[in-house]
Amino acid sequence: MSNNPLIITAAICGAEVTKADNPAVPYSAEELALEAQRCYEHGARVIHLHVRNEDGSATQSKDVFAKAIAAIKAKVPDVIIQVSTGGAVGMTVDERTGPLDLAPEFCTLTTGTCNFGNDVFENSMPMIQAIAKKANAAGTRIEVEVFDAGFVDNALTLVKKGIIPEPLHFDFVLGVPGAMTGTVDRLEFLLSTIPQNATWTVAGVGRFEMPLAKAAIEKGGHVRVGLEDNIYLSKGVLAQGSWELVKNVAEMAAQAGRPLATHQQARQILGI
Ligand code: KMH
Ligand code: ZN
Repeated sequence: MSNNPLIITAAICGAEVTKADNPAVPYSAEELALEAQRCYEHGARVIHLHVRNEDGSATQSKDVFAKAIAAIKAKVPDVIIQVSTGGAVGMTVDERTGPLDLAPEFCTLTTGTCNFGNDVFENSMPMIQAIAKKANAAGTRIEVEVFDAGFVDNALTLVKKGIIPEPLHFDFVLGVPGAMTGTVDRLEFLLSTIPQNATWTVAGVGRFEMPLAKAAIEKGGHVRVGLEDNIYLSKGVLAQGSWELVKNVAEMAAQAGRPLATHQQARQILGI
């Protein structure tokens, strides 16, 4: 059992899940900030951020991000905000990279294409490189999003080309219908493919969320949970918010003897 500090990321909003799925999904800057505050209070140190238009549709507008980030920082100045560059399926690179104009401290970068339910989440090599270059120019730390095994290989290729800086930090997003499933053996395989100096987080989708969180706590990795990935606290019971899922993980960590990272430790571990 590892006792290095655990970083919990809260994926509070996403681009796909709606208030019709779970009324606790935040849309407005004020709702996002309140949810971020609750997650921070329960132990999350990173907020994985998507934003919405007033009607709840997904947007990557720089201005909408700026408003949400200001509202979150006003309530929780120390939290690390990780902006999404994945956005929603079908968005162009220009749209997706809107929040990088704000020079955020942290962002995602998906390094491959996969099925995403009935859609395709497209990330060709030119698209990945364009997003990475914009993140580098903004001085933004990259988290590599891995939905399937080849995404690790693509990230390593981009390291060799000098396009993604090392050390790498991975987020294994497992259990998306159409991509890699969320069993612990899949996680173990992925861990066998990443460089020794890399750090990693796991985000299990749907019913895979808590079993993968438990595995990550035991294996010395980090954990992402939240309504973006899973709307249920337990079978058939909606989570009251992402904070309730964060609380669950914090309790699992306490039982396993893993301390939670402070915001300073989280920045140090992530190289921010
Ligand atoms: N909404 C998904 C299609 C990210 O945030 O970087 C992509 C996504 C990944 O959520
Ligand atoms: Zn996301």
